[in-house]
Amino acid sequence: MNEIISWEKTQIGFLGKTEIGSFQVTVYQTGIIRIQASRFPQFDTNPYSVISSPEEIDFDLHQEGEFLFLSTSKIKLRLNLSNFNFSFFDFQDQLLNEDDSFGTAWMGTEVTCYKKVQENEKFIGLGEKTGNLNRFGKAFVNWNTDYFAYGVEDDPLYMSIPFYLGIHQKGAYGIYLDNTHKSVFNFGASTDRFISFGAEDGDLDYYFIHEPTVSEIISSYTSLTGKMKMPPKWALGFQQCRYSYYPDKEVTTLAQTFRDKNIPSDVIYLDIHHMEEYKVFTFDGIKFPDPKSMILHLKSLGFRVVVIMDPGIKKEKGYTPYEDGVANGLFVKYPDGEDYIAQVWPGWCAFPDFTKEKTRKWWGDKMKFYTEAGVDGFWADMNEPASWGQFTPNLIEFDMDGNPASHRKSRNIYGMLMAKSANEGAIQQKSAERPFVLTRSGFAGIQRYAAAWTGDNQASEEHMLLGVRLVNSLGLSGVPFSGYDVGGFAGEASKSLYARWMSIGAFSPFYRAHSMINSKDAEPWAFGEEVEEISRNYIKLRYQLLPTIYSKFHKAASCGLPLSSSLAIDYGQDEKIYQSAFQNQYIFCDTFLVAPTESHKEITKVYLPEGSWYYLYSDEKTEGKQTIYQDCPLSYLPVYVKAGSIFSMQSEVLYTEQKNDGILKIHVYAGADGQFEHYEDDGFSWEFQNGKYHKRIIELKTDSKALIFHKAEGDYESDYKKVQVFFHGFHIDEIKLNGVSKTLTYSHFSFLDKLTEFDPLPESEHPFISIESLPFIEFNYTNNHVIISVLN
Ligand code: NBV
Repeated sequence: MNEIISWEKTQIGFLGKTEIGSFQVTVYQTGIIRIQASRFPQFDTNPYSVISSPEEIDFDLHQEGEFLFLSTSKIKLRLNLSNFNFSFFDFQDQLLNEDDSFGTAWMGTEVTCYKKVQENEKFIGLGEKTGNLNRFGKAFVNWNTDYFAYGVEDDPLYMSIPFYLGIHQKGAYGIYLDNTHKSVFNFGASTDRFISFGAEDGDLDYYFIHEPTVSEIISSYTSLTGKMKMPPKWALGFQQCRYSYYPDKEVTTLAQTFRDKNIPSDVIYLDIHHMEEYKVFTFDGIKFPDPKSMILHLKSLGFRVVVIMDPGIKKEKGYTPYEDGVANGLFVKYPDGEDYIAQVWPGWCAFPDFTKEKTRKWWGDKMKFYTEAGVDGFWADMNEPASWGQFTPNLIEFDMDGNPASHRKSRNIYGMLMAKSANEGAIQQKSAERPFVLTRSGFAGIQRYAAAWTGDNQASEEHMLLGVRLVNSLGLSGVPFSGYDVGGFAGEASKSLYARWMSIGAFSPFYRAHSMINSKDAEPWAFGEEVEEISRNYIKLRYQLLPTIYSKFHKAASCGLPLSSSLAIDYGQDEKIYQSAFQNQYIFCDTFLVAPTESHKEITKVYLPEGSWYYLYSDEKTEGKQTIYQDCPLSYLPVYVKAGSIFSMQSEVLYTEQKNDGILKIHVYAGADGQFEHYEDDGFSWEFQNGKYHKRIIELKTDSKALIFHKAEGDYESDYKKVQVFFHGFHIDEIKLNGVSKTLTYSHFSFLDKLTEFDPLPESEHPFISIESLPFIEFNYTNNHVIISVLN
């Protein structure tokens, strides 16, 4: 029992004492209530994840018998004063979530909150976690772990985000546990009584979030933990990595091959072999004698270079970063003040204490070494932190910005603070440009500093599908910019696996192929002509879709919602979407329903939720809320466009900064109302924050049979001189542009090129799918309001 002994109202909620310690309830926003419970009079802090403060909000608080009621316009909370049990209701008194009678309980330092399961409740989110979309029946641990070639059910992995959502018939809610200690979320593993979440130490400190929709709950979660910043456009292009490309000649040949083979790409990575004896902030003088010239040459071909940075600093006399760190007390220490030393790639290493402002700044200064050589992006690896033995002693100490704490509290936040340091360092070195940082480890809020990738996956069909689920789950947890190693890091992909993975990757926010040392070549041309053509087709499609992808990145940066959206976001009440056959399906950029399918399948089952859907390649229309059987030859990944969708495309380009032909292609799909916000800016600077952007809403109104280009906003001159509007699924008799009749042109159209007929492959093995006769009109692009009336 944990009875409440006393309580008092505060300006932002109420607080009091229980038999065990103290508690505090804070009205954070109308839809967010924070619950804190501690064994001590003072509350524990985590200054790193939640970056917003409570808003001033009117709320009602009153006692009725043994219950205390607090209500805002969105949430009603009931606290049982006799046992410290909370229940949460929506404003119509529908029960959303309630404690099991165990409520909040401690066992030693370990705190756990027990919750009842509502009828047919689904649990989603929790960031980078393996397993099913619906997490019910499984328990998960948050403890950032370097896990080479993890299995598809293994846990924990590299990144922890203790945020999940519950969805049931009466509504949805989110719970974010703000505690960096090792935590456990048990969604009903080995018990039929409750689900629970808790941490090995520290307070029970959680935010209960309720909004009418799942997307608003996610957006609200990012109002606490922050939003992704707009990345440079080049980071949205295709990226090629390998552990490792060297020497310099191999890197330049790689870049040239992409260009010779007409395969669009933007980024080449330098993995750990770029360094001398794996020492960060060095180049290997033999493998890379003149990195500056090499990078200059790559830039002339339109490539950007990203370098890996591992935290471990080699313990070596005369190595400046090590000597700097020792002299200035920048490393993680044992309690007696001695530097903590463990083995990683360079041998025995010290570890920069990224939980210290001084260290973060120092690291950022050091990054000058790379930016001076022309490097544009940074890849933070091994930042769990990893070391040989994989068992960091718990007694080592971290500064935690002036509130020293042991490894138990600091580990989960370490990787995120390295990413923060890299992000701020990149900005410091090139203040006029948006930074690009990729990280393996992180915690809640990581989206503010870096894109994430899902570490050392394996080249298997299961991993290809798991990667999609991991990215979708990261998206549910506030991280829109993430991806997986396309082709698989460990092991060798088969031809078909590689081709299918490249196709799915084209519909992933972060699109990078990567593979392990000593594995066979794994570039798009390494698997024969057919795979090369399929890969080229999908990479080209990605580049043609960049106007849409860029616009949606802009949207994600402002609302915190994912680019790869699990169907649970918009169709969470539909039981079907949780079934194992369909749980990997997702909506990319609010437009494309992607059904990731194993590469060896010739036909697959796809579930189309509510609405009408067009098969991307042929425009064949199917009504939703049904399962269909879809042919899925290797060259065609099942993708559907929802009726009412509007998206934009451009001509083929070889890299994101290459000039297109100046024609913006707008695709509109009949059957429902729709809206698209087209967004442009210079793609690399911060000038968009000073109004240098070009933005306009394009709207499809079925009632008035009109497609409206609303007046453009912003000071950036659009990259386009002309517009072509393609009408999918419309039966058009007459079309008018601002009241004036226009002639429609009909053309044969395909989103993908026809594959070459390689002898002896029969044509039936790689069909060509296209749209016979697609109507479009062309007109000059202006910033003014344009109304296109479609009469039928
Ligand atoms: O730096 C080498 C690799 C890297 O390629 C990979 O992407 C990381 O996840 N790194 C791990 C260290 C060793 C992997 C066996």
